[in-house]
Amino acid sequence: MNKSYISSIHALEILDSRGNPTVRVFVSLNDGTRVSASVPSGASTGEYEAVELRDGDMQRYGGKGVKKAIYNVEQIIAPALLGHDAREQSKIDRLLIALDGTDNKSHLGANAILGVSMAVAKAAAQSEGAELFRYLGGEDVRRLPVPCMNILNGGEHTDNSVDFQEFMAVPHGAPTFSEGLRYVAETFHTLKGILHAKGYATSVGDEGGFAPDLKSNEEAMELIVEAIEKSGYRPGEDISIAIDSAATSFSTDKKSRYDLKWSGAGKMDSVELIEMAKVWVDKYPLILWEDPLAEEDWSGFADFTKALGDKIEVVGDDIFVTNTKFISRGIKEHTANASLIKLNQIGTVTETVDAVRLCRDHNWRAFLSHRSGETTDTFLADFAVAMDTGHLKSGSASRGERLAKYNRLLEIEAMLGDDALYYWQ
Ligand code: 2PG
Ligand code: MG
Repeated sequence: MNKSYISSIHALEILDSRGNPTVRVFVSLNDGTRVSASVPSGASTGEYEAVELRDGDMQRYGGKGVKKAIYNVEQIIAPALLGHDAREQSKIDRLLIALDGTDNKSHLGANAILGVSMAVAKAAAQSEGAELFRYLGGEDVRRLPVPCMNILNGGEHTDNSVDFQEFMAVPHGAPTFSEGLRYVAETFHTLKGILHAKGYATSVGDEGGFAPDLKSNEEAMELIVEAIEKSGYRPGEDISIAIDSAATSFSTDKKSRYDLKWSGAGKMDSVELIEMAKVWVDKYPLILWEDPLAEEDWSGFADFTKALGDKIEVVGDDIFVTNTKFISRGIKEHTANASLIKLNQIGTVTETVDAVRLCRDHNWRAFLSHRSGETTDTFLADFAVAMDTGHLKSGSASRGERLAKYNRLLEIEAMLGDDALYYWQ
């Protein structure tokens, strides 16, 4: 009998970094391999994301329990997968998709399906005696991603007065991953001092970045530039800034009308947001802008890309939801020049790899991402190296679930030694 046969699959309801239930899946193989994988969960979710199955039982966790997903793993998925070779990832993922039978994984739940898909990949890697990044990416992969560190949080990830969800420090000018991580971790600490001196709160948001009540969105840019300089780095050369507006979260029609409600800046349309972005791109060391417009604002996105796509990376998150159907449309319509990539937006490892490939085949960049609700699972770190995407975001230099991924990348860098590469493009 083949040594990589799946011999058992179990699941457990655990808690994520926001204290909400999520799924952990345990997979065993007949050679004694035993692994687990845990599924993250978003807050600013796209309408067309694969469905996260929640129980809706208001007696437990306000309806957010995942007992149904656990049941689906153990009673429906496990019987169908036992005896299969864990190395046949795409075949197993196809089987999971067929078992679910819906377009958006709403029957079994993307949380149930992804947990199994990731655990199967980990089990196969362990059984082969391979590091996960090598198992998924091949013997040649050796590039570490630039860590886009979300040092200032706003939007739905906080209760503060900043509309844009994420302001990231991007150490693309560092010589190595570990140096890059140091650059932005130091900037994070410097920013804390600056905020403190100005009388702002230094408590953190869901992704570990500071969440002060600033006077305006633009003040975030000024403070970060100050923090970069005060840390001894050159804005735009050593460290640039990336923004995730998560604009769907402050759009009133998800299309072209926006209300910058948290800062009180008021109503704007797509054209005004694009004009504002043009000014910022001229004024600040911006390198990447994610979801500058809402998920249904395809024409606004295309206008944004036309105006700024040759200067910065324009990333679609809620609009593409890691789905090749939407990314293909985006490529045809010049909607952006990059896609965010989140495993749980689409629900299987294979489909996520397909989304990255589609981007690469069309000269788009793929920006790998965690979720705002995370666990200490480090799958994402290995996946980023395996996919050779050149950049990832995993939150700030605080909160263990964020650091777990960065720390795993440090381990991978050490393993690669002199072979490790680090560059932005
Ligand atoms: C995003 C993500 C991750 P969430 O919008 O890119 O930073 O947030 O997981 O809440 O969707
Ligand atoms: Mg986003």
